[in-house]
Amino acid sequence: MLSYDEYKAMIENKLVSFIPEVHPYAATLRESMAYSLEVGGKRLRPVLLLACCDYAGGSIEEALPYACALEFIHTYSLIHDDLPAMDNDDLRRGHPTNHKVYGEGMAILAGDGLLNTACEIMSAQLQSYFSDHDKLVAHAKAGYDIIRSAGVNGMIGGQCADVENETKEATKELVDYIEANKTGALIAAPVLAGLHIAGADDETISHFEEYARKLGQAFQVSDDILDVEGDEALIGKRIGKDLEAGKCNYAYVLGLDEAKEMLHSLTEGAKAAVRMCGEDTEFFTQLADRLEIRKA
Ligand code: GRG
Repeated sequence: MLSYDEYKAMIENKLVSFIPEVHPYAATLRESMAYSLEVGGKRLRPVLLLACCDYAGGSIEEALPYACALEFIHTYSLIHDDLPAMDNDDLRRGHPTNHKVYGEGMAILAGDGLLNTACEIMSAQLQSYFSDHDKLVAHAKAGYDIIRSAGVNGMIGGQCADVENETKEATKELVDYIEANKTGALIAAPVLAGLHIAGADDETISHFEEYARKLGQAFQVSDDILDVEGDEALIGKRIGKDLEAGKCNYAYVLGLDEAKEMLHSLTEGAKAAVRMCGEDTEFFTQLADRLEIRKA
């Protein structure tokens, strides 16, 4: 297996090349899509996809389009989340948000363009496997994992509950729903998609599913903790927004100490789940440890 930074470099080398050429009248749209893709980010989701595919013996080259499509979807969600009608943020990934640079109308279109392009990238891949039934099935599953996780029973559903969150009673049940869907779904999807592309067996998939579910939840708990006590300069966006907006998150419903305990127990649970696949899983256990202590 490669290192996190090696997978990340592979993604960053290809990412923008997946934006289609456009008519000169649509040049600003293309530029605004590229702007948000290129301003940085950890690339956690696509790295997970490549690493899972690689771990299960699949081809990184075949997995790359799905990894990039997923980063397109994640980036669209950040652009739309930053809009005045949602979180109204001026800064993302340490740079002005898309609508601050290109205006609200163009930012909405950039998000739409990224989501649609992600679907185009994945359907184009399917066309390459029409004559290979097993690969066609594996790739269709991977595309479905990704697009379903971003949908109304995944990220968009979670975002819906989050938008209404300020007006609802703060309960752990509500936070569990929001965070499992708004954030967790898009972290679990690459794990499944990478394993499906590699044709992994059911037992491996089930241990990794448990790993991904716990890792996704841990990621969100750490995001909630960072929103209270993180460093804005390192995170690259304004902190304290949830509390200011009256939104409940884990740090709010549980308190910081209990949220930290939850983060630790989820991290240990994720590591235990993936270790069920064997001792060659350090990439994934180290990633869980790294996310537990992340500052950005
Ligand atoms: C607009 C449909 C729609 C959904 C938005 C992404 C999202 C859903 C909301 C963002 C709000 C937020 C801060 C959620 C916490 C988890 C999260 C998605 C953090 C950002 O992801 P990172 O830390 O970002 O992986 P980078 O910049 O590293 O890619």
